[in-house]
Amino acid sequence: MISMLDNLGKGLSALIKKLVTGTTIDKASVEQLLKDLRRILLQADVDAAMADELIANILKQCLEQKIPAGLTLREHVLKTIYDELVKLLGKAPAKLVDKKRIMFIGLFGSGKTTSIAKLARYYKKKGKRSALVALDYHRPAAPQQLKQLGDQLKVPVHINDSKDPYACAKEGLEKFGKYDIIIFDTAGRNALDKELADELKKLGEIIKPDEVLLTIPADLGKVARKQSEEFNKLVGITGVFVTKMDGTAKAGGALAATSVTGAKVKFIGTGEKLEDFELYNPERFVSRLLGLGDLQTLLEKAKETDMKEETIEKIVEGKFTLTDFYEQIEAMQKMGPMSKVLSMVPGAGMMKLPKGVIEKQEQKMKNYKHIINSMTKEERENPEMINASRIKRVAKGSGRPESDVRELLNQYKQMKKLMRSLGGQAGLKRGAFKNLAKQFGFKL
Ligand SMILES: Nc1nc2c(ncn2[C@@H]2O[C@H](COP(=O)(O)OP(=O)(O)OP(=O)(O)O)[C@@H](O)[C@H]2O)c(=O)[nH]1
Ligand SMILES: [Mg+2]
Repeated sequence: MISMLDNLGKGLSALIKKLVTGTTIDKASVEQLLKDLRRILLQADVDAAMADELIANILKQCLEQKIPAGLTLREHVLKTIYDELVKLLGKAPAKLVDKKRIMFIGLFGSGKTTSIAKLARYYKKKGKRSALVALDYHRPAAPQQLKQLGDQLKVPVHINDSKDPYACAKEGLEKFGKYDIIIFDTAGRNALDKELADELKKLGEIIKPDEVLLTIPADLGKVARKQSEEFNKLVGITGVFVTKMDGTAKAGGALAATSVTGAKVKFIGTGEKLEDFELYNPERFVSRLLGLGDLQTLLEKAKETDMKEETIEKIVEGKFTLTDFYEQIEAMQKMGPMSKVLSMVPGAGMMKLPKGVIEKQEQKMKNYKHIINSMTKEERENPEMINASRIKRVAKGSGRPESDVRELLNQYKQMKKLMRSLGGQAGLKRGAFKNLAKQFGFKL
């Protein structure tokens, strides 16, 4: 079955293309773009009410909030779309779930048994001892399937010979009490009928799981919402395992499941093999969903603009102090290695830098921080007062030679001059960072 969700990735990437290549954007264009986004979400089988809520949030934020310095409106809209999607899907990559009893639930063929083996393999690599309990006595071959996977992983599997899932759950709890993790494989059905509902409810009461993972195939369409809601009522879902993400960028089902249950995506299955497993990572997941490769770059750029508005104002007014200088160095360091940072600066990729230059500059920045740290607050705010005797003291305090302190003060002075001369010019806010790089000897 080719789901309508097929359109999600394609549609979104067309929309993003619009965002990236369009020229000017005003309120009307934002609204138009969000109209497009709504259409894409609906085509992707996302529930209409949910799509509307998402759109309303994005619109509100795009129009009401100030665009962060350094981002264009287009980038701001894109970032906001990302943030809203992450709000639904979950933020942090799943930590190693230190849960003792994990129960997998999901419909027939959704990937429960395979995903259980993937998780057990993951735990094993982390040095955790896990054991599996076969509770699917609906499909005759199911316990044997789990057993085979367990054998492959050298992880014990408990099966009840009289095919009684309730007895089996109790036995498993007893038998594997000393293990770090016990994973329970429940039966699936074509639909969540009364029989399955009763079974899961009863099993939930026996197992008292610490974690209930719902497996949702990435291409599950509109039904995902209703299904997740029903499963959630029965046993209370704590996380979503999105399966079959390979070869598709669909995720409408996952969106619906997380939105309706509040449980977040924790794991991703990307193939039939046991190593085809990922911890959920919002950046990777959403960029896949949006069909956007360089989302990472954009997010880093957004972080880059974390520089305080206040600092920017000061720079523009020429009231730039060493405290601000320090903040800029910190902001740059937060962005990662300088080589990576520079690769984001237009044109910088073309630069031919002699070997070791970047490393040297990075070390210099570190030293500058030590030096500034050895100054008094007064000195940082009024660097002009730093005379020869103060230089001596600061050098001693920071463990750097006096020449380094002088060099820093010199850099600062030049930078201040440069910034003052550029002050008020359009583009300074975006260029401040670039200027800093330039000031440190990079010809951009
Ligand atoms: N391509 C791909 N196939 C997967 C993935 N996860 C599971 N499968 C396949 O999906 C099919 C069903 O997987 P199972 O793990 O048996 O699903 P289940 O939910 O346990 O099914 P029942 O026990 O019948 O309810 C198998 O052929 C798996 O190989 C995945 O991430 N990607
Ligand atoms: Mg199974």
